[in-house]
Amino acid sequence: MGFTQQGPLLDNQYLEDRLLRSLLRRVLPPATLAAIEPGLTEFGELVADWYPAQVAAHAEQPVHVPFDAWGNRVDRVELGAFWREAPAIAARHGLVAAGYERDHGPHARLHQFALAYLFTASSEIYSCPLAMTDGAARCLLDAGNKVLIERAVPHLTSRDPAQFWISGQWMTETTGGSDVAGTETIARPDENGRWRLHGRKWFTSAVVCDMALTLARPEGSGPGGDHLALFYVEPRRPDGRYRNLTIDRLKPKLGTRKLPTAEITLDGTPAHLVGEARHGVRRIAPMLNITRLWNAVAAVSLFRRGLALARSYATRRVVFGMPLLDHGLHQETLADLQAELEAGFHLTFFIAELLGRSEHGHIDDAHAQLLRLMTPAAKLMTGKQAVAGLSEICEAFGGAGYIEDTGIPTLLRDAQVLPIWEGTTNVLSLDVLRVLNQIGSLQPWLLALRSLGAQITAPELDPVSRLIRETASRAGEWLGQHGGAKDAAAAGARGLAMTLARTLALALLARHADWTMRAESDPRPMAAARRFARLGINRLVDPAAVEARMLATDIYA
Ligand code: MFK
Repeated sequence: MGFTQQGPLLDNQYLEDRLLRSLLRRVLPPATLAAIEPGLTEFGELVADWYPAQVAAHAEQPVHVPFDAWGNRVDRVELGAFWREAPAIAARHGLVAAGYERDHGPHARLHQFALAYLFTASSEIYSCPLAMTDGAARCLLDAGNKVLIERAVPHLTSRDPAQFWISGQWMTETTGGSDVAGTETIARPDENGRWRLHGRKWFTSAVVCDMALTLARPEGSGPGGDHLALFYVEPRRPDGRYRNLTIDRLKPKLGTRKLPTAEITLDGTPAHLVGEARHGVRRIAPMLNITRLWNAVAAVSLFRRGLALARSYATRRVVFGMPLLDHGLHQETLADLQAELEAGFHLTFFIAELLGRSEHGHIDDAHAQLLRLMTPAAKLMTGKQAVAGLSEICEAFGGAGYIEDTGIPTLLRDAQVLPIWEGTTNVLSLDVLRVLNQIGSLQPWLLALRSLGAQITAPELDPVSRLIRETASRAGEWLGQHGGAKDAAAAGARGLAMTLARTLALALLARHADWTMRAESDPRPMAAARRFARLGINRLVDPAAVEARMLATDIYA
């Protein structure tokens, strides 16, 4: 037998995570950190232990069993081994609950998303139903429907596996995933006055759930999104059979293959109105903001996992006479990825921090606006980073990165959904524009940059600070020039949103770098900040309608 290559190794995923650990040391009061660190350490060990079995089971997929042996419609979904265990794991470790517990006050969300970040890359994307569960709890609480809050929220936020519920979020129909206003599902009251839903939902990522939030048009209501209403559904009877709902098929997807995404038909499914019989999009929006943050957390989680594996591999792989990691060119490649990851990480966890502060009433108006503005921006930036980063990471393994049973292709395939679901990059860019129009200026973003700038004092970071100031001023000019012209602003929205995200991410990373230099004598975040600045933060484009139309259509007339 000739040479065989050693594969990459994973150690405790909390203990080896410099970014997460130093962020928590900076942000959390020492007593809070001391209280949560043993749990994070234990969880970091568990997620590393699960991963090899998940890679070994890479080809496993859920199976839809429509009928039993006697021809009865059963619509059973047979899940893989980890997915069967996952609800109990999620409950026990408080993956949703931790965000709602009061012990750590406004830091509850940081604690929860630290767990979610450790979990996602070893979860076979079970973080998707958890994101929706979290979003449903937030949405019900915000809607203030006492009956539904009492019925569902204690389950959604339970740490007891016997009590824990999973929620779906059924929005997408064949008419569109982005343009939800075209929803065709009709809600009709039955003879007892109970709402029943009739329609087809096209991307139901949690069909194996205890409840779901969904949109439907009360019969007789007008067209458009404002005439949709938000409904609460408990789709299954206690014996597990569906209530007037059939699973048409599970989708064959590029990635997230352990996740049983279904096409379903609602044929009189009983439902409850969450609020009034309209304003459904407005009502479900709190759920979207939560799942978008989970999405950003998932992006940095998968990206970090890929990088941890690539780094480990590069120490074990010898090429041209020395370990891959000792080659300057490979170091350049990994260093760029690390810089991107650190920026995305700090932006994501800043949003988690703001969310926790907002839910505990520790937030001023400017930061509340910043939270709303930067949630879609963080999602869109990190989703793109994860795809580009994991594509590069496949390459860092050479041919092995293209082979399924290394587990590396799964990371890339799973990451590819992150810029798509929960709002594509373009839809989220328009959401950023929507918020800017509501606020009327870049003020909350500028204030945040100013406040972070005041904390960046190390002279080595002067070029970084200068770049942030210059880019902030360019973004202001861009908005002044194009903001008033609806079409131009929309055409340039992606560039604007990406610029807002990358600039704030750099400022957050630089602020952290300043702290780690002073408090921990650790120069690595500073190196990451300087490198991220060199990779560029200004993504503004001059919308050139005529040229774009000509190239997009490829018609010259
Ligand atoms: C681990 C990863 C975790 C991820 C799990 C994901 C699994 C789930 C899979 C899915 O379900 S994917 C489907 C997700 N679908 C989307 O994300 C929808 C994408 N489309 C949009 O985001 C559109 O912007 C949206 C449908 C929300 C709005 O389009 P419209 O119909 O043009 O609505 P409009 O009139 O602009 O807004 C209606 C109201 O909602 C307005 O408020 P008012 O009624 O008071 O004027 C908006 O301000 C408000 N709104 C919209 N987005 C909001 C929001 N409010 C707060 N936050 C937001 N994000």
